[in-house]
Amino acid sequence: MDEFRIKKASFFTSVGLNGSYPEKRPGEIAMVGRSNVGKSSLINCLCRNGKLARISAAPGKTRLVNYYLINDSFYLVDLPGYGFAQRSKQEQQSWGQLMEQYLTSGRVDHLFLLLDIRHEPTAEDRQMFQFLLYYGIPYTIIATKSDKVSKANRQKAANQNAKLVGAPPWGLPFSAETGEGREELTGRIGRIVEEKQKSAGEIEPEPLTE
Ligand SMILES: Nc1nc2c(ncn2[C@@H]2O[C@H](COP(=O)(O)OP(=O)(O)OP(=O)(O)O)[C@@H](O)[C@H]2O)c(=O)[nH]1
Ligand SMILES: [Mg+2]
Repeated sequence: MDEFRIKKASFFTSVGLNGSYPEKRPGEIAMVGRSNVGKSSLINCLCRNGKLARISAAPGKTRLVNYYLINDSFYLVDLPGYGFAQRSKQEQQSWGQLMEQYLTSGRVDHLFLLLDIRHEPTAEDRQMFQFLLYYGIPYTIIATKSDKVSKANRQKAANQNAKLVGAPPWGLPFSAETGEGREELTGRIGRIVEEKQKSAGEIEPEPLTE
């Protein structure tokens, strides 16, 4: 297979609580993690489009399950973050229900669990990891904002955070600022999607004319 590339990315739809989801496409990959950890920035970086997913220095920017259609073939999904203290009780509750509806729907094929490379995982991070283990959802641990720690410490810090969240001690250092980890993650996405499309009995996707 040729090297996988993200050639085309566009916003597809947003889904709220009790909303209806788009028809399933094999290879659905979603971003989970604390508010402000860099989920939306990661999608923009992968797609080389700073304006695709809305990002903000203030946590709590992403409120819905946002679908991005990649290469006319599969979805990357941006989820609202957890651990956002300023949210009202009611907002927290509907966030929890929305996440549960999404994560237990059986549609997600792979989760990217994002952890800030500078901070120890929180109780909520560990809970999220237990949740995805419980549901048997395949995952990749990504240590975001790697530009914020020295190069010499990056891999160690990423591995340490994976270990602290309860996973085997390996995490991928990633920076949406510098693009560190981007190529590796893109390759990983290509493999996940290819495998899922094959097992869904699909023929090779139509070649793109661009
Ligand atoms: N230095 C640095 N800053 C980053 C990086 N990724 C994201 N940020 C910054 O972190 C802040 C939050 O980024 P978002 O992508 O909006 O975070 P999010 O996880 O989508 O947040 P919610 O939507 O609130 O859950 C923004 O100010 C980004 O510019 C990175 O790799 N390096
Ligand atoms: Mg976001």
